[in-house]
Amino acid sequence: MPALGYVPAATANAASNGLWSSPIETGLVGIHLNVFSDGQMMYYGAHVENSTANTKSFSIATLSPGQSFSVFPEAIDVGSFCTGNINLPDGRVLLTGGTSSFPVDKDENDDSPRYTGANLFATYSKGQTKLQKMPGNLAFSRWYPTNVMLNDRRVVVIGGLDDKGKPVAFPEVVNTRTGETRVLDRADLSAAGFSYPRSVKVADNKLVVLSRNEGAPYLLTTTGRGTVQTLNKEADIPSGPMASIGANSYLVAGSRGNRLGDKSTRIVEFSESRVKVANAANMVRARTYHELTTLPDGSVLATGGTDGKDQPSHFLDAELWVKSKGWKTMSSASLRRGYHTTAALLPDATVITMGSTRPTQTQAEIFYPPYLFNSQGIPKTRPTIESWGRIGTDDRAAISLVLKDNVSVKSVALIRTGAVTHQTSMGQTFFAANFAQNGKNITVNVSQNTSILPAGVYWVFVIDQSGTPSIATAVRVG
Ligand SMILES: [Cu+2]
Repeated sequence: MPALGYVPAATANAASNGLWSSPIETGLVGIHLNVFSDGQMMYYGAHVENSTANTKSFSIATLSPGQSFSVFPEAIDVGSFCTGNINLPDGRVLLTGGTSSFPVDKDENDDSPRYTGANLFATYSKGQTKLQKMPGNLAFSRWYPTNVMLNDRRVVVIGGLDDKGKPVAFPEVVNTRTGETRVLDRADLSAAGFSYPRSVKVADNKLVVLSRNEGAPYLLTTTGRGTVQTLNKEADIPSGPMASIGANSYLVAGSRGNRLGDKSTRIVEFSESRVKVANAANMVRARTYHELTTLPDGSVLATGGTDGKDQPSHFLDAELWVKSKGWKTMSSASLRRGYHTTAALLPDATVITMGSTRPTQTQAEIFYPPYLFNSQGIPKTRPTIESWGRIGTDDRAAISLVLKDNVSVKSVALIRTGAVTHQTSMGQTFFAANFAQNGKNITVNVSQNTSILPAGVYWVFVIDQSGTPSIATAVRVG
């Protein structure tokens, strides 16, 4: 794949519609995609030869900017479909759950459970060729779980189907260093549905979990044995994927999963007392199975998806949402990406897409957003971060950046490195930082609020007055 920072020269309309790369072979279907601070990716999902997914198989693959892919088979008895994946503050990826059985050609009269979960509890560290199993197991097998950061060593795992194919009612809190788990057996979340429940941390030990249907949001407390309470029932939230656009604020657009496409767009603000929903202008296309990715300037890219009909139309054109302008059609990719598609930001402010409707697509594509081009389609000069440091010893201390040139800075964003699957971006956080500029020196304030800025590895992007982002520098927030 192209090296970090590479931008192709383009035609004039790249400045308005962006540009797609040609397909890039990645060796494996990227149904789960995790990006490390330097842009290296670890992904997994299925081999082409196992596209029926009947066989338990788990291979992981890695790809770095400027290099080619590597594939590593795993000797574990778990199907690699449909785990929960999240990036941890220490740089590891945490994998939870997965597939135990997924019979494709099942006899109609066979009433044994069709899909069942696995209890994989493992991590992956950059540079390794295999997963590291945690000392313990998950308390429940989980097929399609969501992982949410609680603090720098604890993650809550929510939802999924168990080893009998039944929805798991109770979340569990896992310790990512010791492997211990604690079941929240007073927090029955069955009403939220099993499939990657959309969940947002709103305060210490408190999360809002949205139900799969357009039902009430729930407040989950993760201390002790847990509690669940219903929040404002009237909140009208579309079923679609969410993109972080500010402090506990998300753009929700379109449908998610096995539904007809939808154009509905809302801005949803989460708090522990209520969920506030504001209407926003519709998407251009009525999409489902698409991915939303937040860009460094706070805009949101929608890629792929279908109309959700029996004979689905796949959408090759992307759309870009800008708060002041709404959605606008972008240029078209060349590959179809429906169900089992992923998309993630890279530290050079481009977006990579992987996966497909059927798990056979091993080629990725990169989208170069309009902010990288001038009106002639020539790549713009970008602001450059030459060095950085912390003002103090605390890992939430302010950050000092030194720019290469004295360019006027419009905004500074912290974006958590991405871990995505099934229209779900776990741990995603966009934080528009307060900053002060003195010539080439920028001082960036870091929030002390672990709900607005959860522990993690973040990319710091500097955006100049013309909207062009730098290549990011990576910092750890504890
Ligand atoms: Cu799936």
